[in-house]
Amino acid sequence: MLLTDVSFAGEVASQNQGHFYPIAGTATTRSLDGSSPLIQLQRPFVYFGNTYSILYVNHNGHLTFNSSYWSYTPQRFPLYESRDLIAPFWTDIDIRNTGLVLYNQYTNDSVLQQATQDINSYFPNLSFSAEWVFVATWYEVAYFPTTGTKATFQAVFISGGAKSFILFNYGSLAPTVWNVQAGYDTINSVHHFTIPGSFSSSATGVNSTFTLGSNVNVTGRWAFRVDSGASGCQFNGKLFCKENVFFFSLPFNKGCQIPGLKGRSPAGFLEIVSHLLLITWSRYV
Ligand SMILES: [Ca+2]
Repeated sequence: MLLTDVSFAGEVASQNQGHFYPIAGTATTRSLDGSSPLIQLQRPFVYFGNTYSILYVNHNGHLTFNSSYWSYTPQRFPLYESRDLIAPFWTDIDIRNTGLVLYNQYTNDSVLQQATQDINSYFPNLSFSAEWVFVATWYEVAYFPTTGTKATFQAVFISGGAKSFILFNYGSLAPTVWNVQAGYDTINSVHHFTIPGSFSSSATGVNSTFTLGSNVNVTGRWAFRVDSGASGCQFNGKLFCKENVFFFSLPFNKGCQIPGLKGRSPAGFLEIVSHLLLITWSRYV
């Protein structure tokens, strides 16, 4: 296998990663905290009201639009900064010796059919049709400092014009003592989301909540609508609350949590409804 700046032909055979989009494309240059070159997008991508035509895949587990971003120190969302940031797995990754960061975009491929089917399944009643898919894969990447550990995860950007979505796919994530932030943030943090387990010991390892959880009933996959059409707590395409809540998902225990109740056990749906009613009621008194 060539190691740097190669067009990586074909898919990497991998174990138990059936929910991944093709692990293929152009590999970035090996470096400690580097990024892809500027990637010109073949279709514009709408991200919470901003339309972008360029993108960077940053080695330390995140993607940014207007400029690359080197930061290897994850920070908790919301950041309230002037940067749109998509972070499938923000931590200190080191591909100087092992692992690959790959990216590819598709405009007329079976990948579009897959994306169309997936989005219509998770977000029904939108009659969505994918026109462009961008896939960034961190394939068996190591944590700093090149410990030989392996973590595999993916960010999939899907555009159908005005509507846009992001999927995160998680495979095997070697345990690490480093913190991990998974989710997305926006300029001034008007919208943000943190996958439960971020900044905890359950982010990685065999019990990773990223790999074992889901907000669309596909183990290891998290799906978000990221145009301005919807935000907040979503489950199976339904919007439960527009507040800055996050979705909590563990096997047999799914629901939304309300700010201020983060120390409590995950809410069941009856509890969610009661909290929503409480919030709604409190606004009118
Ligand atoms: Ca790094």
